Amino acid sequence: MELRINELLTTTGPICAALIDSENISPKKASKLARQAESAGAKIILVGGSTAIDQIELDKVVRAVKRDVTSLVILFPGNVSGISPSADAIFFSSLMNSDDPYFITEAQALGALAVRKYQLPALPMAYLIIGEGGSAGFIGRSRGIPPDKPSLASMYALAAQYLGMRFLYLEAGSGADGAVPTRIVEAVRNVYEGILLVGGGIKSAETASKIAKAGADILVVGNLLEQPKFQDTLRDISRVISHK
Ligand code: 1GP
Repeated sequence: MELRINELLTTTGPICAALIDSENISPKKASKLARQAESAGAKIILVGGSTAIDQIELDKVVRAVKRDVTSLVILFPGNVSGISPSADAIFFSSLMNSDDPYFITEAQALGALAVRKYQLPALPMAYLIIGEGGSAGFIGRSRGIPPDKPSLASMYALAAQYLGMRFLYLEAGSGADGAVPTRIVEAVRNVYEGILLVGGGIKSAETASKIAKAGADILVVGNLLEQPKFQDTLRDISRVISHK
């Protein structure tokens, strides 16, 4: 699984992942969106969301998406309810800058046996909220890293590296007005050697290009998929971030 992601990154450079919030979408609509995103250049489909609590619906969405795309379908859980046996893998994440141990290790402990039972490849991920973080910041009781303090972000990133987390997600929050500042992405890239994901507020090729140049490997878009002609923008994003 990680090999496939690494191969993709080596061949094309930074890639785009499309995030589908399983809570607010029918399986049929989700699979259509995933197909459209894939044909516009998304290489990974993420399914999850910080308020996704309906595990039955989640599984239906994952199965529908899996049927219709060849991209990797990876779970992006916000809680123990974010686990489905039908996905290719799960981002097994710890919200490192939460004030609540539940989101750092407890939900992970509660969910671990299900991940093993379903034989889901678990991709260890440090999840860091930058700024307020929208719903993820609120639900996850995060103490957001101030967007003007890159040094704080790099401290956490280095800690993630030393803890063996092979993925790191810098999250500005879904629907954020501004994406994660490039200074933060650069500071993290300087110290972190694993796969770096950046998401929240990415709506244009211009922003995406800056974030990719700053060192992101995977750019996550969610809200963009709700816009009428999102495929054009997504195609532009995929083109400008790729080294190919
Ligand atoms: C949310 O970072 C993702 O977890 C995506 O954010 O919806 O703003 O693209 P957007």
